[in-house]
Order: sequence, then structure tokens, then C-alpha cells
Amino acid sequence: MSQIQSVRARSVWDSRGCPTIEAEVRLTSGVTGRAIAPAGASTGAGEAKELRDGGARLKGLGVDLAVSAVHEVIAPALMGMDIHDQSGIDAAICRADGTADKSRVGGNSTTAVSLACMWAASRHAKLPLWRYLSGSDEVGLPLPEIQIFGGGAHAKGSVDLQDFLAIPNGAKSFTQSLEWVAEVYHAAGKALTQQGKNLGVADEGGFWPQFGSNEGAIEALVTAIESAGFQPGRDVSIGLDLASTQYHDKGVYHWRSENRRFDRDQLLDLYNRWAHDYPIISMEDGFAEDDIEGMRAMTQVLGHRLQIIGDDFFVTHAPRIEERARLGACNAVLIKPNQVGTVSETKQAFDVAQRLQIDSIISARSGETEDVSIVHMAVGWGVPQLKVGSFSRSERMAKWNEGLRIEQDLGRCLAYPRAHLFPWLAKP
Ligand code: 2PG
Ligand code: MG
Repeated sequence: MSQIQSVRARSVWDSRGCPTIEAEVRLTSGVTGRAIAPAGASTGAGEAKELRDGGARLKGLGVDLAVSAVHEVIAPALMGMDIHDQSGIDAAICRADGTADKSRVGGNSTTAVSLACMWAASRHAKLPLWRYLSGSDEVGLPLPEIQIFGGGAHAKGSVDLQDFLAIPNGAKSFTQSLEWVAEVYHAAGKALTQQGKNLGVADEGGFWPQFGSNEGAIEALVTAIESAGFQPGRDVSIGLDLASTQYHDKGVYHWRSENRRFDRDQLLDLYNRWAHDYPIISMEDGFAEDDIEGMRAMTQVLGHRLQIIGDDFFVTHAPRIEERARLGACNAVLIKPNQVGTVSETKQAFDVAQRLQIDSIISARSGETEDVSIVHMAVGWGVPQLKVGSFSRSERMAKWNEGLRIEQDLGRCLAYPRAHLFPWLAKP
């Protein structure tokens, strides 16, 4: 047993050049663990609340208050606790905060400290984090979902949909998945540059494109998959994060880039046509965070041939997943540790999804860092899919590369449990 001796926090910088909080936990054995909280841009209303300084400095995004909250509120509550008691530690963090949404000490503070404790525990056990989390269970690498074009809140002025993702569902290993998507990514970039449509890089490292329409971006992705030498649907398929809460107001979905408005039925008709016309296998947040009827209808109509993911819709909140999934809304859950604020609550969300036999995807945020915790959580817990943004910039590549290291340690062929995913696709 080793006990928590100190918890320090500091302000560091994320991939958008904004401050974020890092926590470092030291044990009586001298072992340390460290982690950094990420930050979203298209956030759900039900997420744990970040604590930011406000005011004019750094656009109000400073985290000095959050750092003080770690030192003055969280750290005293954790002193002397057994580092292997993650659920006890997380319960103590929640008690110290005392609010339903972590707004006193901030979900950014709780996330950084909780993750840092998990790292310290694995290091004290002298195990890689994924192995510490898995115990003796057999594990494998997750299937990646990789953004090629960014839009929405991550590329303002581009198209309305947020993520146009490549899913290498035909690849035989994590290594091969990344190699295939790299080919697609470069083919897409080359085509955009040739057409004069490449406006740079969006928040998650994907291309920031100038397309005439949202559907134009889907067509460009199909072309990129083909010109990279793959068969769309069989080798590499498409996932969309529609992030529709961002353009929903009182029952109307408004795509500003095309000046088109949809009601629920019209949007569902469009999704139905897209699922028929394009090799799309996954759609996230197709309806807004509170449009339960929309998500239920979408799941009923398309759930037999599409992965229908709730992100803002579930906000990694176990009771909300349980309640809404039981109503027939969505057949998959996006899992983001900082949406709920502790490792244990994140695990509860994943456990509920497993119990309800719906799929899970663990996900990074649009504001990220070199922190690779989620890769280890995916492998260690057996989360079958991983979404990290695009295939450029080191805050993204750090995570893909960490997956490669783990796959090599595991031995490639054993490490890819994707057989149960997308059952409607013919297996190669
Ligand atoms: C999402 C994430 C990542 P953000 O919506 O799934 O793409 O974005 O971190 O801005 O919420
Ligand atoms: Mg999302």
C-alpha cells in the first residue's frame, strides 16, 4: 500500500494555446503520477463545469482558481489515502467539491487530479497503466475513428457538421488502421490543395476546408478514400459527428453555411438518404442534447445499419445513459473523462453501456495536450473504439503513437477485438 503524500497543480497550455490544469500526485513511496485536463469547444450543457478565472486576462480562460482549488480543497481531502482505492479517492474529490456539476473546484481540477492518481497507482504497481487497469483480462487495441475534415465549432466559417471521420473498419490491426488512414488523410489534403480549398488546419488537426455544402465534404471524403486505393465501406468507412446541439434552437436545425433549416423529420430523412448513398457507418449527436424524440426516431429508423452515438446527449453520465438508452435513444456512447470529472464516474458510464449492450467510444477533446491517459483507459478497460481527432499535430499523434507502443507490447494479431463492431457490415 502507498499513500498520497501531496497533490500539486499548475497551469500549463493546451493545443489551442489556452491554459489548462496539470496535477501531480506524490506518494509516500516517492512515486509520482501526472495528468492534464483537456477542454471541449462544443460542450454539452450537462458536462462537469470547468473552473476558469474570468476577467480580461487570457480571455478569461486562466486556471489559477482551479490550481488554488486543488491545493486548498482537493489535496487536503486526499492526504493519506491509499492510492489503489481509486473509487474512494474519487468519492473524496466529489465530497470535497460538494456540487452536482463539480462547479466549486471545477471539473478540470477533478479530472486532472483523478487521472494523476490513476497514473501514480499504476506506477506504484510497476505496471503499464493499461495493464494496471485490465488486471489479468485479455485486452486489445481499439478501432480508431480519425477526423479528416474539421467543421462546426472547431473551424468557424467552414461547414456546420463538426467531424468528417475515416473509420478503417477493414484493417487487421491498429498499426494497419493508422497506415490506411494516413493514406486517406494525405490524399484528402492533396485534393483540397489542388482545388484551392485548403484553408489550413482545424482545432483537432483535420483539414479546414472550404466546401460549398456539408454533403460536399462527405463526397470529398469518399473520393479521398478511393484515391488512396481503398474500397469505401469495405476497407475504410465514414463517421460523422454532426454536433447538432450547436445549430439547434427550439426544434429547428439551422445550417448557416448553406442557410438551410430542418425540422426533426426533414433531418431524419436526410440522414436516411446519406446512410443509403454514402459509406457512412457512424453518426454522432445527430439530434441535439435534449431532443430525445429525435434520437429515438433516428435509432429506430437507422439503428440496424448505423452506429448512433450520443456525446453531448449523454455527457458520460451513467444515470443519463441508463435512462435515455433504455428509451431506445442511441446504440453507442461517447466516453469523455472530463465530461463527468473523475475516473470512477467515467468507468461507471462505460460499465452502464456494457450492461445495456451498447457500444462505446472513448474520446479526446478539441483542446488537448500530450496526455495519453485515454489510450490506456481504452485498452485497459476494453473500450472498443477510440476517437482522438485527426492525424496531425502532436497532441493527437502522441495518442496514436502510444497505441502503437501498446500494440507492439501485446503482439499485433491478438490485439484487435473489432469482430463484434458494425454487425451489419459483411466481415472480410
Ligand atoms: C466532440 C469533441 C471531439 P469537443 O464533439 O466529440 O471532436 O469536440 O471536445 O469540442 O466537444
Ligand atoms: Mg461530439
